[in-house]
Amino acid sequence: MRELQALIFDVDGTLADTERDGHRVAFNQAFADAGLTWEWDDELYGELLGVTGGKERIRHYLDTYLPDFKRPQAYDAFVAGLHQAKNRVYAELLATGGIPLRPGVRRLLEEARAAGLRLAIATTTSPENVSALLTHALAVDGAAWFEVIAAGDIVPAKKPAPDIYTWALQQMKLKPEQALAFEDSENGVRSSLGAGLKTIVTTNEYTRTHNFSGAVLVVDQLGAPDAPFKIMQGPVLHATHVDVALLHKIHADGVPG
Ligand code: XBP
Ligand code: MG
Repeated sequence: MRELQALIFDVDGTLADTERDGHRVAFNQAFADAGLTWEWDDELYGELLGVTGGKERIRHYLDTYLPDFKRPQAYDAFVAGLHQAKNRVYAELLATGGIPLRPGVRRLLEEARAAGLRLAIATTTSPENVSALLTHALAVDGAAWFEVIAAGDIVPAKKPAPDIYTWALQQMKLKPEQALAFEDSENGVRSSLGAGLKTIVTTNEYTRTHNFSGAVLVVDQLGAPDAPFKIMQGPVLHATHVDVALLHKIHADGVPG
């Protein structure tokens, strides 16, 4: 059956703006705590985001920006240790409630639940980071709103590979045409499209200029009746926000003119 049954959400940049004031700050704190002088400023971090996965990002930084850095013998453990330290700081940041959900996210999740749509997550970050965000920014039982949380190293090939979305679909026993994906980045869209999912993009400061060709709709945010979205790519819509009715129309191809 081709009917829309599920929504699959990316996390970082899509559910919340976790990167600049979350992961980035936590990486820098972890570096400082380890006695390293590395500092990832806003602009550099935007470039580093081209590589998904925190451990992969640290390696990429050293390979590209600090090729002369003397790598410790236990290099894998060194990178993993820094990454774990980053995640501890990140969890503390989330616990202070400092990172809210993006506009319209709570509204859409609540509407989707009420409409009986199944919810899932497909992200590069770890299950622990996802749970912490959902617990602190959505609800105490926020993680339980999602039937499947496909996260982190559960598949070896991270986005832009399609594997994480394919894994989520397999767990839900769904075909790609029975779900929609929500993403914020080019790597994310390549991943969801690669898995065969129609994809809606909400852009952010880091991803505004990315190439989203193939996405069915690109907006600056999910929006609200009194705070409408801006359409950056896609059909002309007589709508102010992404709601369940619009999702059904998008899914059925018959996007309203
Ligand atoms: C975004 C990422 C992640 C985060 C950091 O993932 O690429 O690497 O920047 O998280 P997505 P980790 O948009 O798919 O949620 O350090 O845990 O990888
Ligand atoms: Mg993202």
